[in-house]
Amino acid sequence: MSAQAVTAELRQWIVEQDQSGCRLEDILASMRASGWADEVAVAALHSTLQQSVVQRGIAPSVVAPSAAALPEPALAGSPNHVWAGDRQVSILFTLQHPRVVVLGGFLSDDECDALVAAAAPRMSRSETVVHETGGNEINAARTSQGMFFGRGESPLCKRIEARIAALLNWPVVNGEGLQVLHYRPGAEYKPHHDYFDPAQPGMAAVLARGGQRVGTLVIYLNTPDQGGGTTFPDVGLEVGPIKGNAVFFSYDRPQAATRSLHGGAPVLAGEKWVATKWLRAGEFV
Ligand code: PD2
Ligand code: ZN
Repeated sequence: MSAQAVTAELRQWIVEQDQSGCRLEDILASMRASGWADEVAVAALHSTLQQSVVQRGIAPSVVAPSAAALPEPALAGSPNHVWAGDRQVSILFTLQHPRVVVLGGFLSDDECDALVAAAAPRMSRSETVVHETGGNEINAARTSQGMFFGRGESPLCKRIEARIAALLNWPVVNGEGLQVLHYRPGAEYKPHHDYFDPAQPGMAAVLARGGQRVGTLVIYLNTPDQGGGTTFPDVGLEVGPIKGNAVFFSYDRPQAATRSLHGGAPVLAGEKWVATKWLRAGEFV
C-alpha cells in the first residue's frame, strides 16, 4: 500500500470532482479504475472530504467500498422488468444525473385504490419542514393535502414497504412512513429538494432520526385528467402521473449539484393522489 501514497494532487483532484457535482461513488469508481486499492481510495476520499461529508450528514456507508451506498434498483444488464419481492415492475426510463428511474406497474389498481381509501379520512393541509427550526409549517409552495402512515401501520403499508425495500435494495427500517398527498385542480408542489440542509440550525434533530434523506419514491395512485407531472427543472424532465407507476430518484449529498430539484406541476384538470416514500441513509426512528 505504501506505493499508493495519497498525494496533494490526488486530494486536489478529489476536491475538484466533488465540487463539480460528481457523485461520491463515481469518484471512487474512477479511482478504482485508475488502479487505486479500495481501502486506499476510500481512506483518501474520506480524509479529504471528511469535514464536508460530516457537515452534509452523509453516513460513512455512502463512501464504504462494498456497501450499497444509495438505494438503487438492480439494473445491470438493462432489464426491462425487475422482480420487487412479490411483483414484477417495468423499467420505463432511466437517467444517470440526476439519478431518476421511472417504474411501470409498481402498484396494482386495487392497491392504489385501497391506499387512497385508507388515507382519505386522515388528510389535512400539507406542511413543509422549516429548515431554521426543524419544525413544520403550512407553505404556499405546497398546496396539496397530506397525511403520513406510520411505518408498518397496516398489512397494505407493510406489503408496499417490503416491495420498495426489495426493489431499491434498501432496508425497510431506513424508510420514513408512507406519505399520501392529494392535489385538487390548481394545487401544486413548487420545485424543491427533498434532502435536509445540514447547515440550518434546526436540522440536527431531524438528521438524528436516521441521517440524511438519500432517495425518494413518488407513486402515482390515480391518473389526473391533465397536468400534475413530476418535474425535474434542472434537466427539463417531466414524468407523467400514471396510476400504479412510480418515479424514483436519489441524491448522494444535500447539494443542488445533484440536480435532484423536482416539483409537482399544477393539476390542470381532475385531481391527483400520490404516495411518497423518503429513504434515509440510516435507520429512521
Ligand atoms: O406529487 C409529486 O409529484 C411530488 C413532487 C415533488 C411529490 C413530492 N415532491 C414529494 O412528496 O416530495
Ligand atoms: Zn419532493
